[in-house]
Amino acid sequence: MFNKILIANRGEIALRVIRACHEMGIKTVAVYSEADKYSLHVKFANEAVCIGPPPSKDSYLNIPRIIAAGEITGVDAIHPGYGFLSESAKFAQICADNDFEFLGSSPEIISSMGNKAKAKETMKLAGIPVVPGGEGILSGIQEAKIKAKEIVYPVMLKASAGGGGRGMRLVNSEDEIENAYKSASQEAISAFGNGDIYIEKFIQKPRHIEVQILGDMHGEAIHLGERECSIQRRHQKLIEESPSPFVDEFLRKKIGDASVKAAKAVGYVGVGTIEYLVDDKKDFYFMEMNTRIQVEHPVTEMVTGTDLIKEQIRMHSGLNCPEYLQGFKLRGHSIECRINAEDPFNNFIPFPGKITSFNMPGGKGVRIDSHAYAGYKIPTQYDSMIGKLIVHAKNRESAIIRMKRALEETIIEGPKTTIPYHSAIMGDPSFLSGDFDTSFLENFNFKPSNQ
Ligand code: MV4
Repeated sequence: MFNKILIANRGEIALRVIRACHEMGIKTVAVYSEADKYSLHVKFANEAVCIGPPPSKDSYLNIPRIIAAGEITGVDAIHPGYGFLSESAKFAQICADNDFEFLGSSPEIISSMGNKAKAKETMKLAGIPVVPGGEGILSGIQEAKIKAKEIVYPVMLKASAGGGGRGMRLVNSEDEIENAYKSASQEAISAFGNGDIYIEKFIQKPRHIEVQILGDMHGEAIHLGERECSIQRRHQKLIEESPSPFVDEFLRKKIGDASVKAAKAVGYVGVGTIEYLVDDKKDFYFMEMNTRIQVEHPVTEMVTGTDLIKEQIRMHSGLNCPEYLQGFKLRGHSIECRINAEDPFNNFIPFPGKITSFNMPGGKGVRIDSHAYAGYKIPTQYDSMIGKLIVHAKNRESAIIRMKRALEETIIEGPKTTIPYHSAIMGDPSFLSGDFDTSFLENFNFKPSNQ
């Protein structure tokens, strides 16, 4: 087992990893930028090293500084959290070259899953359902037209280097395809430096459902059920839950078995997520594999009774997939609301600044994962998430009631936050019925419940 771990991240996830390490008797090293000097991850780690000025590229993305911090403090592993360097094949390789265990994926898996067209081909070969359409990169507009006719419109053009919806275009008919191809490719070149495009059938009003997987170094892999992540705004998840109200036992077994197969096909080690599009007929299609711990991992922890960070660390230290999780039983229902310092009344513009008053909810079944506190100054340089409010209850209905209650108890003064928006969603009839898809927030008419 590891003696000391460096956390190459900030905010709530850095704190989350520190908590797991300390409970396991593992010492921790925080790294921080000049903007995060007063952050809780710096306070609670056993040691902390300043790695540079506020901009991410000079600090949390500064590989030489992070490696140097690991060498000075004598760590044996590096946890990248999510975002930043968590899916950098280059960083994973440099960690390995310097004899640090990278608590993420191997450079090979990161590269092959980062290439979306290649990831899709790999999964298709492994027998995982993928969205119908030609696999592989298109040679140009002519091939796009030919393929689109075969697939039948509407189709999607997607950037192979893409993600987060960038370089993605819906095409309804042949007269749109030339412009769509050019603009998708151009957008992909500016965003990722790679304009490769592939094509597939457009799935109408899909759900975003993902499966948590865990793999060991001995070829074993298990899944821990699904998360419903369809409540998104501009490809940013806002609310996640487990189990999905749309997934029955039959689908859970099919999508779970497919995910284990996917994990084994690539020899996956540690925690990962397979994302799917699920249509109204409950057919599911592989979308992406995320080779990191995810923001929304707590909802899975609550319903499976596990600690995914601890399991991740155990897998990387060579232990076997835990027996108690094989054939796990789901216990109750969990929902997570992301609390962002953004103004939901004004197009969700970020709202950095000082938190003057801060009261977090508590009581049975309430969990807060946050690095914020009264007096904390939210820096302008990073993402606007200041915490996650997670509830657990015996069923979905009780979990929603508990979330409403917890949101009412939450007081954050200073910045505007997404809290009133969450409260309004908790009262929405489609949300309550569980009958929603990825278009939910496009149609959601935000009327604050207390004004
Ligand atoms: C799709 C799709 C419909 N059909 N692919 C958006 C982000 C990217 N990772 C994949 N995305 C989509 N791919 C086909 N063939 C619809 C979306 C999509 C979406 C997916 C998941 C969650 C929210 C979404 C919002 C809009 C579009």
